[in-house]
Amino acid sequence: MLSDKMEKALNDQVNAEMFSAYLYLAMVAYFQDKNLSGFANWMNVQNQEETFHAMKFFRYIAERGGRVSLEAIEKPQFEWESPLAAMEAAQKHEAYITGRINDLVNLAIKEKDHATNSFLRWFVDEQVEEEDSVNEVVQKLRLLGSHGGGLFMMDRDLATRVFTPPAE
Ligand code: OFO
Repeated sequence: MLSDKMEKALNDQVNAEMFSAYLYLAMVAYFQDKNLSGFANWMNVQNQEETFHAMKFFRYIAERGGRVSLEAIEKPQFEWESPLAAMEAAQKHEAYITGRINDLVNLAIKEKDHATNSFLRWFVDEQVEEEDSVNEVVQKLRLLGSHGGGLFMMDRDLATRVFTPPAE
């Protein structure tokens, strides 16, 4: 059985993951508008991953006898200054989510909830990958600077990313 505090914190994380999906979907629209379909594809894979994360929390709450309570999802940003600015915003957001996951782990330890602590391990590892993949894109974009041809090549590269549901 989840403690009330743990149940509330896990429910808040369902919302945070859904917001992540929504934010990245807003970035899909931004990149589509800039005719950067490869970047849009990359972000759409992010969006699918976030929905997967939300549903993983969703299922876990029910498995532990809790009740999922869905809240309104905040409106995401609409516009970014440049593709680099959008990717930097995604990078910053992932660092924020990592902080939230760490807080959840701390709470699970405090509540002596070993099952939730074990469940969260998957997310601790996942956040390392999440931060790494967005960092790579940001680094490459910074190297390109204002080189338009490079951006086009990178767009082709990002078009190849596909969503593979992570192993549970
Ligand atoms: Fe769910 O990891 Fe990104 O936000």
